[in-house]
Amino acid sequence: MTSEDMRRAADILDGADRLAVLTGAGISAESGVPTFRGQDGLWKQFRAEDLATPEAFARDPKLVWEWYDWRRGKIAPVEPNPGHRTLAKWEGTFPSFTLITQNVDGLHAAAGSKTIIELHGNIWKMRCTAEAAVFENREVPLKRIPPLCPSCGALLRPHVVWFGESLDMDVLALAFATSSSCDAMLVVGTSAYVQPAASLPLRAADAGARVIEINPDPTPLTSSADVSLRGPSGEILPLIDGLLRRS
Ligand code: BJW
Repeated sequence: MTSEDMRRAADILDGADRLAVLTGAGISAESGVPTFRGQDGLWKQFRAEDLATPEAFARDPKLVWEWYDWRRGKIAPVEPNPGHRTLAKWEGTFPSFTLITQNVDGLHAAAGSKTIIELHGNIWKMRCTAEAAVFENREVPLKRIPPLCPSCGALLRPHVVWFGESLDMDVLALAFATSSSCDAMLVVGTSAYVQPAASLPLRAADAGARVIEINPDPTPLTSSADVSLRGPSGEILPLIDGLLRRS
């Protein structure tokens, strides 16, 4: 990454009236939340098929809940980092700013972002398997595993999107519409492997938006990005903020 790349990224952002941002697990890495596919990623330690599919939950809800309880325990004490905070600040500085995240950790909200499109749900919410009612729950550790619905007694499940499940249709429609109508899309800390999230920047590029990627490593998106900034987002985002004329 050169200072010229940083300047180009800042110029793109200064020229954008409608900015969309797509984040992934990498933006929370500097807060201490494990990513999925990195060297110490969750999918190196655990099999997604055993823990993050509807079939796994049907087979062994207690095992799946124990894993989510463990992850909630890891996320609960962590703080948002300067990357999250810069994006929260930008919500107030761009004429139109939309934050789309694949993350379930709630750190964007903790940093002060108000409007967040959560593509894959939220680890601090639970959903009744019988009535589909959604409850916020921040108990760490959980008193009862698996937890039961307070209104009907049925099994609760994490309010997240597992492999093989469809994303919420309204949430997805909003993410697609935002991607098709933005002037610039900033893609931060995602391996860009998981669909349909990974298709959003390509949709934005097809519709004429400039695409900026921030990631220490190249991804399948890199060749389609106008600017690739290699490094940790907790450092790069505040640096870009310092270069913006609109800040
Ligand atoms: C830094 C950094 C720093 C590090 N700063 N950066 C073939 C068979 C079956 C299914 C499919 C198939 N082909 C496609 C599919 C569909 C499937 C899919 O995409 N699979 C691929 C893996 C191949 N998708 C789905 O199933 C989705 N549903 C769907 O498509 O419905 C229709 C359908 C149904 C049935 C069949 C087919 C289609 C649902 C996807 C749900 C994903 N769920 C998870 C778990 C969420 C809940 C939980 O957390 O427990 O979402 S999996 C996991 O991956 C999580 C993440 O949101 C998601 C994306 O990961 P992300 O954020 O990119 O993280 P990493 O770890 O991959 O990358 C981190 C990046 O950060 C790296 O690049 C680092 O370099 C970088 N980084 N430090 C900046 N400091």
